[in-house]
Amino acid sequence: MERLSQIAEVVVDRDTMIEMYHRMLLARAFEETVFDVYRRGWMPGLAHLADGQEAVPVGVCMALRPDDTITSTHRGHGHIIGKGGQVEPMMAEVMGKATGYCRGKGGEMHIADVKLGILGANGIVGGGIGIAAGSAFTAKREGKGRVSVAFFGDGAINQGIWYETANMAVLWKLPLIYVCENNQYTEYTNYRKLQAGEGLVARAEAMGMPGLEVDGNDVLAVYSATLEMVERARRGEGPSMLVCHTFRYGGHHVGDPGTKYRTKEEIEEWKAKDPIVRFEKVLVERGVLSPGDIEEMHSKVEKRLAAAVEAGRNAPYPDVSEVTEHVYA
Ligand SMILES: Cc1ncc(C[n+]2csc(CCOP(=O)(O)OP(=O)(O)O)c2C)c(N)n1
Ligand SMILES: [Mg+2]
Repeated sequence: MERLSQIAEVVVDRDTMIEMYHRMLLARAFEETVFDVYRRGWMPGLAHLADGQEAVPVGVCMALRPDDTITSTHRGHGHIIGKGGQVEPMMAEVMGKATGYCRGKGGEMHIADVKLGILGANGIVGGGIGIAAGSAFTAKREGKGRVSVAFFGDGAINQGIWYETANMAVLWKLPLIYVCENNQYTEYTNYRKLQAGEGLVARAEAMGMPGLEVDGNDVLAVYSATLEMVERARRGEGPSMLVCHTFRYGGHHVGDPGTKYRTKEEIEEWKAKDPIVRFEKVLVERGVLSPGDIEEMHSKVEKRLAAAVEAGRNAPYPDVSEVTEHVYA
């Protein structure tokens, strides 16, 4: 079995590092703001937040071209921001407003922007994997070197669709990168109780594709590993799988405190490995940003999110006359 080299960190230019950091800050602030919006009763339904996991979507998406595609999950806000989505129409969508990405008809779990290559978040666990495989098939037929990324969780890998697509993707050498966000839990159960076998890299290899595990709280490690997989896919060498170990700080959704099935110590242990704080240290050490620059960026992002909430609150709901438009049923 071909093995991918263990992550040699690539040299990343200053502007790319700053953009990575900016997107991670936006992703964190978006989740914190949505939690607040939920508690105030300004949005319908629930939200699945991913604060703590920001290095994965940002590290992966920053290694992509604008015309590459991604599919997301029920915990997908970071994927959208990572791929260049804007927080204003995202927030409006969360609130069900007509100015949202899907005119308020998708809600927080179904945000899409095909122009940015974001083929949709998905409430069906594993649902995005099939769509990503289809997109990879299209990309291969087009022959322009585009790749497709499927984000999914540690729970979703146990769904049949992963095996069905992996089989085809390997046989047809599809430019597909499987990105497993192992946030340690599938709803309220630790992934170790749900996964048979010797781990996910072994599963990928059993299907005939290379796999690699990385520290999912290290954005540069995620970025470097993704670049290697993307280049391989663009060369026509087929799919691969990246397994990123990370952690969600909150519960499964906003209604779950996340403390009944996880210990305080476990949560604190992961918070000590916070992906944003760690990246800030790197940025300061390498002279990319000063502590003052960091403070300024935090404050700009906070102001932008506050304005997005205000705009969302003031935006209209979609008119009842368009209830049958933009929907399948
Ligand atoms: C097909 C399907 N089965 C079950 C559910 C209910 N459900 C929603 S999220 C979830 C757990 C998913 O865990 P994981 O893939 O690890 O993603 P995470 O929530 O940790 O991001 C389940 C079982 C669903 N939405 N879709
Ligand atoms: Mg999980």
